[in-house]
Amino acid sequence: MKIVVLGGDGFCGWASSLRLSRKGHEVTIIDNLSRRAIDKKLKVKSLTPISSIHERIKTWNRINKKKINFIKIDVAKETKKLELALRRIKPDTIVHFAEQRSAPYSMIDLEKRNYTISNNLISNNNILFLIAKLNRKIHFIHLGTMGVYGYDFSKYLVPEGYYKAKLFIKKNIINTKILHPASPGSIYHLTKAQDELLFQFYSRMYGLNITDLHQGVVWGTNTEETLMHEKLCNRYDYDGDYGTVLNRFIMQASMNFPLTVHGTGNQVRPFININNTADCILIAAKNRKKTNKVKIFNQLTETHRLIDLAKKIKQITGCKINHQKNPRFESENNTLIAKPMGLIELGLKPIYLSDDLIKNEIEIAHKFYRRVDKSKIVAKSQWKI
Ligand code: NAD
Ligand code: USQ
Repeated sequence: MKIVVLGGDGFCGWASSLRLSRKGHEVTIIDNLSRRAIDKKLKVKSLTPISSIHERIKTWNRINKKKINFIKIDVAKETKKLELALRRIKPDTIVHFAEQRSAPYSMIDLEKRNYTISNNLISNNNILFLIAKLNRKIHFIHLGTMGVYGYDFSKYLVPEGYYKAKLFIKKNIINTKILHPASPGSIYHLTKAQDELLFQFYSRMYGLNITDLHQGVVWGTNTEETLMHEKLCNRYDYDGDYGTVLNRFIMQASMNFPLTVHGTGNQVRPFININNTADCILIAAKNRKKTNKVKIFNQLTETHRLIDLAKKIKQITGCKINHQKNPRFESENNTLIAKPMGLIELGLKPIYLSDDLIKNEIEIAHKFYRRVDKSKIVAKSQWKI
């Protein structure tokens, strides 16, 4: 298959691009390298040293039969360039990772809120419009988030996107199917909920073939493919804006920094390992059969209470746990009942968090702990205005 990976220079996109390429697909990465630019502005670096996109691609193409191409395009702004690229490549599938993906970053100030909204929504509208214009058979796979469901009221198993519903209108009852009510917890998560409406619109109006993967928090660093050469190493975000909780705890433990638990730590969140992210993209790409509505899969493998994760890591490393005043507005004692369903049916083999995997990740983090800027560890972005 010819596959365009938007945002293929990022954490999930790089690992997934290599997996798709290794499995024989013709991959073109499109990325505007905005994450690397944001790192510079925030004065942070990936914990792991990452090569430039050109070095990455050169290295992969040297050691693999299938070559990856790279084109620098801003998907939200350079519509003409994107159209020309899509006309030339004629992809069967477009996988879309190219969004501003940090909740804390999206809450820093009004400028970052607006950037997140415009970058994420306009990029989706551009791609969907171009697919409708150029070739409606293209399978569009979008990386969404479990966070669209919110974490306030999950007493029952979270469905994959839709609820069967009865609408009570005066004395009439209408049996229908509706999108799970959105309850986003940040401007970033809000854009993912708004993406869902764009997908419903383009699917209904133009019959587009859309899969939305509602992914949980991704942890881990490398995959079989990124381990093939040091220049293929994946990024590892540890800072207070882009670092996600489990990788942050692991990095903190590796250098004996007390684990930064927000509030009580009784928050429950969905998790998935980066290797399983790449697996899911491959599975979604293979299953391009069109249905008459947007396909939604919950892309997680397990859920954990944060304090349990912190205690597990403490048990392994002897590190300290530091409960910090929560910089976010969020429930600190939620329930979350969620599991992967459709993706398991399609063959996903879950990788579960184990002591051995944690130890392995701690080793990786420890190798690079000298690269850490301690002043960037604690999350500073506040939800309060
Ligand atoms: P990332 O920031 O590492 O990668 C995103 C990539 O997209 C970057 O390389 C960036 O330069 C590029 N990009 C952003 N805007 C662009 C634009 N307008 N044009 C072209 N390129 C652009 O993020 P990630 O962790 O790899 O996340 C990828 C996707 O997966 C995001 O949509 C995110 O919401 C989703 N997701 C991530 C996680 C996670 O834990 N990392 C969890 C759930 C969902
Ligand atoms: N948290 C801590 N300590 C930390 C960092 C975070 O206790 O040092 C807490 C947060 O307060 C929150 C939870 O951990 O309760 C998760 O935070 P996170 O930063 O790991 O994840 P989140 O902000 O939800 O965002 C990440 C990705 C995003 C993706 C989302 C999936 O950055 O792109 O969409 O995970 S989900 O959580 O399902 O919404």
